[in-house]
Order: sequence, then C-alpha cells, then structure tokens
Amino acid sequence: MITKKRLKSGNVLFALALISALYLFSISSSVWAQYSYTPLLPPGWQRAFAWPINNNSVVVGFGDVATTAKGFIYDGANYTELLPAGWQEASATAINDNGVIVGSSNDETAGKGFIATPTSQQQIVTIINFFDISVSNGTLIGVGPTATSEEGKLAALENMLKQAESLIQSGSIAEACQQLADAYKKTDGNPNPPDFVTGSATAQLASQIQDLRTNLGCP
Ligand SMILES: [Ca+2]
Repeated sequence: MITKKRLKSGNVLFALALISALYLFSISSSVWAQYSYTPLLPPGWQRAFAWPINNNSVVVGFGDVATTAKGFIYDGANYTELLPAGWQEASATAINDNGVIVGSSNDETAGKGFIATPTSQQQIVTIINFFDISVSNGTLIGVGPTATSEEGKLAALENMLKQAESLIQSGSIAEACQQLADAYKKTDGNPNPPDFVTGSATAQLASQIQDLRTNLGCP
C-alpha cells in the first residue's frame, strides 16, 4: 500500500513537472514567435555590431570595413557611415531621440570620445525617411473621406517636407521655417487647421519638425 501511495504521488509529481515543462516551453515558444529579425550590415562591410535604438527606430553601431572600423547609423531604410574627419577609426555607442550620437574614436594622437550632432540637412533627411517608413508600415495615415483624398494629403505633406529640404540646402532658412511651420500645423493634433495625417507616428513626426525648427532658429 505504501509503495502504491508512493508510486501514485511520484506519478502526480511527474505529471506536474511535465505540465510545468510544457507550459514553460509554450511561453518561450510564443515569446520567440513574437519577433521578426532584421539583419544589420552596411553594404560592403565585413562585420557590424548594433548598439542602441532610439524612439524613432534609428539604430547606431559600429563594425569593420576594409582595414578600419567605423560607426554607422541605420534609419530603417538607409545606412550612414560615421567617422569624424581626419580620424582613423570610430565606433558609435548611443543615440538620443534628437539624433545626437556619442561614440569613441582614434586620431593620430589619442583615443577620444565624440558627440556627433546632426546638421539641419541631416535632420530633414531623417524626418523624410521617418515619414516614408511610417507611411509604409501603416503608422502614418492620410486623413480624408476617400482613399484618393487620403493619398493626396500624404503627398501634400511629403511635398512640404521636401520643399523644406531644398530650401535648407539652398540656405533659404526663413522660407524653410515657413514650410516647416505649415507642415507642423498639419501634424500637431490641433483640429484648427485640420491635420493631414493621423496614426501613432503623428506625434513623433510633429516633434521632429519642431526640433528642426528649434535648431534652425525659426521664430
Ligand atoms: Ca492641426
């Protein structure tokens, strides 16, 4: 009888252990299943390490290219190499939501840290890339009564941003500020005037436009 009881309790314990194992396995399977992977390797590079990602989904990292090491920035569509002028090698190790990067590097004399602040030209490129990525992944949607009208609003807003880009490139800062002010009003969540876009990326886009306006010294 004792043996039978022991066997029974042993069976119960075994069953509990099996159920726990199956449960844990199902948790770990479902956790892994929630991710899709994007390999990161700038074109022509032999090796890359990805470091942090900011809230605009911009990743920085570093790796080996030819006989040197460089940092890289990946904005979801394009890679930009990072190597301070005159320095032999660099690595990028952090980026904030304004796109300011810190890293370390070597010039002829010493290993040094660096801060890389994006120029206004780089900022508007980043904003347009963010716009394109957000439209393609469905987090930025045109506002309108029909699909054609929605597409028209997206195209109009993109056109404003591209106008601002060419104005910044040509040094017409006052006009660029005006374009960006108009673009901001179409993304700011205030119904007056009505926004051209909606979706979870809208606030981030508005914030990026305001950051650029601040850096340009817009009134
Ligand atoms: Ca508005």
